[in-house]
Amino acid sequence: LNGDLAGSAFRNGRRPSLPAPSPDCSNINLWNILRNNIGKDLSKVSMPVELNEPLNTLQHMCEELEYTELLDRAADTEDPYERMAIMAAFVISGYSSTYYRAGSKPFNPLLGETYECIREDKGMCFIAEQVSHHPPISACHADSNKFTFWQDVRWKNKFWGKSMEILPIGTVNVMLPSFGDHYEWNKVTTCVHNILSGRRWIEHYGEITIRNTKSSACICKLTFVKGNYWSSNVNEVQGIVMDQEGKVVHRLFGKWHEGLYCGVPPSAKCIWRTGSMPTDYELYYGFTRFAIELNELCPEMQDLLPPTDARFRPDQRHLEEGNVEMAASEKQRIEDLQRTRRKWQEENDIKHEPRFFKERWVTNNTYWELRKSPGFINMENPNLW
Ligand code: PIF
Repeated sequence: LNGDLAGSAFRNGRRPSLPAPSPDCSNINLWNILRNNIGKDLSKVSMPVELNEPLNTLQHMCEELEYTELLDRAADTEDPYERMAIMAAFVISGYSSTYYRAGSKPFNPLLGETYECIREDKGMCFIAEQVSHHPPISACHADSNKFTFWQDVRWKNKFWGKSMEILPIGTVNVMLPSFGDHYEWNKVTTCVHNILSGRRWIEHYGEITIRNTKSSACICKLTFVKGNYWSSNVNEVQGIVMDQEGKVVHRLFGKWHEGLYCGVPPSAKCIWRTGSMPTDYELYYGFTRFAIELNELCPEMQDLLPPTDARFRPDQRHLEEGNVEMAASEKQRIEDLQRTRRKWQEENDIKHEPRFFKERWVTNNTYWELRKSPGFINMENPNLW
């Protein structure tokens, strides 16, 4: 792993809290915005910065890696059925941080914006890049000694009046070199309820199939149960691990915001449980500790990161610091710069090429090499803001 990368092990502590609480956005009339854009693709509408949280969709993909210890465990588990059950827990854990997050949306990264995250404690290096603007597509890749993780994320929005559905397109991948496994799965639909009034809340529903493309020994099916008003099955997930003949080897059940169990109650075994939330999380965008740490910019890293890294994006930083007016004017300025770049490219018949990903959004393996030598500070970089 990139353990020798400068800047990967310079501290013993990460920040325990955000610099400022989320601003009051009760003055934002979402209905006015949505009403004026009925039938329009909402990803083409510029939203007020007050709707945002100080993280972008690239950092959101990194959040799905909060529980990589599950991948480490899977990589050390001989039994393929048990390994699949742990993979299922990892897949579900990727949704857990969304529980307290219905209040805001992530920043939409600029085309070419990047994000890196080195977690020496997890033995993991993550990079992501916004590879398309319309439609918004984010690609990411994470390396560790025990696993490789990659995915690209693209959304379709459906606005239903009271709620909004986010339909993800794309495949998530994990490779475990210790067993030569390559797991693939899809994502479920996310629904934000009470988009216009009342308390907003998030639900995930649909089916996920986890396959190991390198072995047909087993398959896992997960159902994120759609709740209804009368039932207590909010956030419930049920699943089965099946062998080649379709025989059920393991039964899984739990809640995506709490944890996952394997077996039948009362003798079921807990595979995974969510961590505790930080103090006053309600005031701070509902962020977990892991989320709080994602946008931290420490001086040691300033010269190592490419200037396209989300940590340098000024509107997001202003919002994080509670400076909403500056955030709003910077968001507009930066979006205009992007429009100018796009127009110039169109006029000159230039097609945008991602910098760190190639066709169908897999890594081109250049990021960490360039970071080491010559170093981004010694290179020409896109000027996004
Ligand atoms: C701007 O993005 P916003 C628009 O894309 C705008 O069209 C573009 O101008 P251009 C600007 O450059 C962009 O900055 C709009 C849209 C973006 C996402 C994907 O940030 C994440 O202003 C969605 O936002 C996840 O947002 C939602 O898409 C999770 O960021 C809840 O469609 C949406 C989201 C709908 C918001 C609902 C509010 C829920 C709280 O001229 O280049 O086209």
